[in-house]
Amino acid sequence: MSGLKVTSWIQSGLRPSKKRSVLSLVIIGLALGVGGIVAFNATMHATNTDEFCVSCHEQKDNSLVMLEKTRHYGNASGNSAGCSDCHVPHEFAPKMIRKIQASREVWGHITGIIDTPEKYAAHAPHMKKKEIDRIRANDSQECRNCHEVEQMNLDLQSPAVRQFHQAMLDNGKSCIDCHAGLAHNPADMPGATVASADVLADAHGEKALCYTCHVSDEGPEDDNLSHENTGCVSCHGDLRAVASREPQLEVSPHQSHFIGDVACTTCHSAHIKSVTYCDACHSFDFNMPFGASWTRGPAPLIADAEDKAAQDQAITEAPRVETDIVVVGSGGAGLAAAVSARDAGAGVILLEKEPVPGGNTKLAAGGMNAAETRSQEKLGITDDKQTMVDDTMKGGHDVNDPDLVKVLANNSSDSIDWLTSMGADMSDVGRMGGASVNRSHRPAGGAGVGAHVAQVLWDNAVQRGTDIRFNSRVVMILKDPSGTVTGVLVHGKFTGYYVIKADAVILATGGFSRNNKLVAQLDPKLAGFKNTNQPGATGDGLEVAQLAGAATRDLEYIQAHPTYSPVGGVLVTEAIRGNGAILVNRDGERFVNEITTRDKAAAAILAQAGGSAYLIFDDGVRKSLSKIESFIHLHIVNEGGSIEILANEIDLPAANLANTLSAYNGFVKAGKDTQFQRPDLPRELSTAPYYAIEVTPAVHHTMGGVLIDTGARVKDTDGNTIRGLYAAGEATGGVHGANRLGGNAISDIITFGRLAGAEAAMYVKDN
Ligand code: FAD
Ligand code: MEZ
Repeated sequence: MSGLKVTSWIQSGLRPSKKRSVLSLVIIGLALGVGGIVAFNATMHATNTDEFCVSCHEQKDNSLVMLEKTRHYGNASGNSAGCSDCHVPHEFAPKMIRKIQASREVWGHITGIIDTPEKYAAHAPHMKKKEIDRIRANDSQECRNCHEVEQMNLDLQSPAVRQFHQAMLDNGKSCIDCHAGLAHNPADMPGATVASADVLADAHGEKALCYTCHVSDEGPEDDNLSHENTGCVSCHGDLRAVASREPQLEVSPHQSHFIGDVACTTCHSAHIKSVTYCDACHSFDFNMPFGASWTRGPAPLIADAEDKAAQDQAITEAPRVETDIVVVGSGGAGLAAAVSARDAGAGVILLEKEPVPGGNTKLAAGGMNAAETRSQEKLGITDDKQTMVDDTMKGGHDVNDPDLVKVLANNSSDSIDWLTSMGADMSDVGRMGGASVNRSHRPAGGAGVGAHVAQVLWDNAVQRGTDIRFNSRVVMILKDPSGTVTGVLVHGKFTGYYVIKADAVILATGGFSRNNKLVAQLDPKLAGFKNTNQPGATGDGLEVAQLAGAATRDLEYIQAHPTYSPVGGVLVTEAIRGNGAILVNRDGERFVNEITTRDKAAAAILAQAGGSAYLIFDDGVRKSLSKIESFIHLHIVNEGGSIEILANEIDLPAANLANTLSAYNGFVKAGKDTQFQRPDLPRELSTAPYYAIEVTPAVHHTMGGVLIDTGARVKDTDGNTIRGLYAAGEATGGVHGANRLGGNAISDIITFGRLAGAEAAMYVKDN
């Protein structure tokens, strides 16, 4: 019987009490298997000196098969623990088994770092309940007997992690301060699985030395904090691993519409208490773990004189790096541009000022418009590109550039195919306001389109070797005296200002809905409005372009999305209305065609008492659109088993609401809404439970931006092309005119993003 079998017995979870015969065999096997100790002799072992043990068991090289390497790890490595610390010589084999048995009781209480049978086996001798207090009182000296940092054997092999642990010990922290595995009650020592803000900021920061996290005490080496994050992940696992350990939380901050590999340091810094990046958008009425909110306004491109001097200095220095194309912004337009430029053979550096990728794109909910697609055909929807052009021009009040609209519509089904060829699912098709037919594409079941599309683009950009840099804000486009673009000036959050030399630059910096100062300057009635956007949507890309001489258009057209939840601080997707929900006011009455264009729907809501309305739907609508689950998860949906119960819950006159629904269901049956001429009546609202979400308009999309032509080339104020400068997505103007149709932005960023990438790559090749 070998030590291996002892371990597999532990692993198998057999209960020794029920398996006495197996146990007997194990004991006999142990006795028989002990190398040269065939005649097991209690008297001999009773001598009880470690020297004596070692004379037979050769612990230093673990030569005895019975002696599991892990269990004797500390001793074998020359630490101070002696054989007799664990082994009772008089009853060698039986006592060992009993020790393991006793420790198994404790196993149920263990979480955190000791999470595999092997590690359990390694700790077994120390894990008896009665020993825990002694270990704690001993300031973890006993842990350190085995786990001298230089010889850590807990899969924590990276130098950074070892340094970190060494510094923690040097600063008076003990093992059990962080590792739940040794704590009696995991609830009062959450340790490595779910750490509180205090543990993160305090234990990792104040008590550690710079080099425990950073390459040197100079601080981070790059703006992605690659080294620092490798350290976090090697102890805690990546985002997905951490998320998988927190199902007990009401809302897991690690499971969201994050795309890509969101760095731990986005929320957790050792220098300040952790903040929840999500709180930058959401306003939950329950406590998010880590509490403190992320608040940040638009920052000026040049903060002060010192900053200006640092910029000037960086420009005079040699470029830190060179590439063919710099893409600015990691939303859908930027990622699509990066993928298509890489496919055309260009080298690409993609810069993102935020610590997370995806921009507003990752938030997009309802769908991506496209005409004449395979998905439409499969669902029997008849559509054509010209109708998409007509709808878009009409929705934009004919302010749009018709040539750009043609590019949008004519390439829309190709864009869907392009995404599908890279792994996207765009098989569900729904209706958005202002569209003549169902043409808004999204994943099966009605899941949010943006996080999915952004993840697919992210994966493909990474696979193609794109150099992606976070916390890297482009503050200037550099040009030579002839006006040709030569690169960008970047402000790396941790590495300071530096120049990237590039032959072409693609601006994909998104819109500026988050910048209420600028929004209010351009449209004063939107002053003080909430918005639906991510924190980086401040419009500094626009400013950068203007500084480089770019012309702009349509900046005054700013869209309010009609249905934003003031409770959750999130956009409530138009797709719910598209799938059948109605809007009612505080009298429980409809007041608008729910799928009219956004400007009209938003104005109608603002005209109601209280400036808000209720979105009302039934379980049929809920089942038709899986995106609704995320709103339920965020606690912004009221639910009632009947219309009356729902009405009472949200304080609406129940009889009115019942009458409204009954009249609406009549219109659905008749196929005609004689009250508000809603053109699409997908389903009756008659399946309990019923749901309501309070909604009010919020700033959502900025239609104006940089002036481009049909090749995504940026024009200057004299109408000339700025050589080497391209732009795509919400940073540009002209595609949507005075009012964007729901679903047209994702279509815009994919089509113009990939166009910009291909055009820029061609320009680089030709020059
Ligand atoms: P973004 O995705 O916003 O990306 C721009 C990126 O550039 C950002 O990450 C930003 O931080 C970065 N950046 C900015 N300045 C700099 C700088 N100086 N240096 C470096 N980086 C910089 N549209 C639809 O068609 N269908 C929908 O269902 C839909 N739902 C939406 C839901 C929500 C909640 C929101 C907010 C928008 C929605 N939209 C939808 C609109 C659509 O998502 C956006 O218009 C579109 O995603 C913009 O893509 P983009 O790539 O141009 O910009
Ligand atoms: O295009 C949009 O902005 C959109 C469809 C948003 C939404 O309501 O889901």
